[in-house]
Amino acid sequence: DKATPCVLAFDLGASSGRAFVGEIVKADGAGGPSQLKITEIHRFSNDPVRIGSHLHWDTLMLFQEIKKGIRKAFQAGFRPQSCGIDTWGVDFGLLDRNGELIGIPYHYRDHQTDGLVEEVSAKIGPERLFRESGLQFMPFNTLFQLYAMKKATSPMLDIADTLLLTPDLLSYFLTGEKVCEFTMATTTQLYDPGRGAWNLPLMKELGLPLHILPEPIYPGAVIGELTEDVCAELDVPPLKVVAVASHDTESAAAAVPADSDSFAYLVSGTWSLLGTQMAKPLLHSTVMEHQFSNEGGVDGTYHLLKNIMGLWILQECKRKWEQSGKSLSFAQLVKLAGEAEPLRSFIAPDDLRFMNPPDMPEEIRRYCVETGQPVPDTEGRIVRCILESLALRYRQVLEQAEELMGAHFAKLHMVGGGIQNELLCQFTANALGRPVWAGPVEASTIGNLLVQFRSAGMIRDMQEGIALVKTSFPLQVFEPEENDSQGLWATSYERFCRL
Ligand code: LFR
Repeated sequence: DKATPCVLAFDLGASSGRAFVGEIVKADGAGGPSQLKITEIHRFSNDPVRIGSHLHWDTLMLFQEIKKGIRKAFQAGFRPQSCGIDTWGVDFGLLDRNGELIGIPYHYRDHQTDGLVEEVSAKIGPERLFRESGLQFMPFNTLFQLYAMKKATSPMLDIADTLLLTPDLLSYFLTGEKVCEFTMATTTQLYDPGRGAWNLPLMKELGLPLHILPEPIYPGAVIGELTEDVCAELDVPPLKVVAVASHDTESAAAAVPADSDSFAYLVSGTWSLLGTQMAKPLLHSTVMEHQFSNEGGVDGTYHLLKNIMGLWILQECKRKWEQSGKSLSFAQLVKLAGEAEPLRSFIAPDDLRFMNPPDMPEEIRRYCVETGQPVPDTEGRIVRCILESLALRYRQVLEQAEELMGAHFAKLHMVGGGIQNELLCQFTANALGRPVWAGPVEASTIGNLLVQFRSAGMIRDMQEGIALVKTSFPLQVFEPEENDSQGLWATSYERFCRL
């Protein structure tokens, strides 16, 4: 029954965006257990735009697609109680004093921030920078983007009145309300989790404007309602816009079907985020040395996690091959990889050279030449090299996380679109020598929905939400294929660590 209570989630990733309606239904008529049902309403691709030397998001297109999603949900007969948006981290738009968008938001892979981690670290001191942000030094963090604009004496900074991170910017276009959602705030490197406040002293030292950041609000808060203009344009009734865990990674983490509060997870998509949940941030120097992040989650939790380059490397190879006239689907590529010889050559996925090179397959070959390994010379060999290297990297990062947490995790939960790549899940189980529990695929969407359900009073708390996830989305378990420490994966791991 489409008139049953439901909510609408927008989950925007770096390569595509989607809208899902979520409902809580009774499995077998009235008597059965409750289940979470998700219905895809709208899907669109998210293609960055290069203008001159800069790479931008097509922000207006994204807003347009969100409006389409809202209209389609109503047209399909759904009556959502609210909608909520989650996206990738760090990126933002600036508003002038009249509330108009200034310029075109930059894409986090824009090269304007190249070299700035080193420059800002030298100025501020890496220990302080880490202690006061708890964040891995990623060149694209909001701090470095603003600093790049400052160095370029961007007039946009001079007239900026408000900075809105991507989900907040899109919510602002819908509602006219300017907010900063907490989980996104913690991706900026401008938020000090120790003090629980924006790091204004640091911003001052870097010459950044101090008045542009709204005070954080928390997942579950109502941002506002669709403006009359939006309602009229879409011909829809008033609709609430709720702040979810608007950082996609944290929405995904909030949907992991774990058995206890202590679990390890990997959100697999364009990026791979490997992490674990904690009650408070971990800010000591070993965390900095291993370059982990403390990112804010739902209900004041923190997540110790690390950005790993992820399936981006594969996406870029696919794009490059397409350009040269060889169009292969992901399924075909994975099949070829499955047929290639195992554990032949590896890359270090997090080497910054793989962040945005002009020719990814060539970059991989060059890396193998430089490190004296057999050069992967076919699509199958390259894809195999990528997937095996990611899996080995996951082991390395999981072991570091365990060292930092003083914990041991018997299994790894994998969620997100990347788990549709079953070879990657199997390789991960093999590399870890531990089972991988894969699912759900749409974790970010589901985490987004759960926060809205709670806000609408459709569930009591997140635990009830997780229980729904467990009954509604079957998991696929991948067991390691070898069980001895002398196995090929174990010896390959040693080789990988020496790279
Ligand atoms: C994943 C993600 C990561 C963030 C990266 C860039 O989609 O949100 O958590 O570090 O994108 O913003």
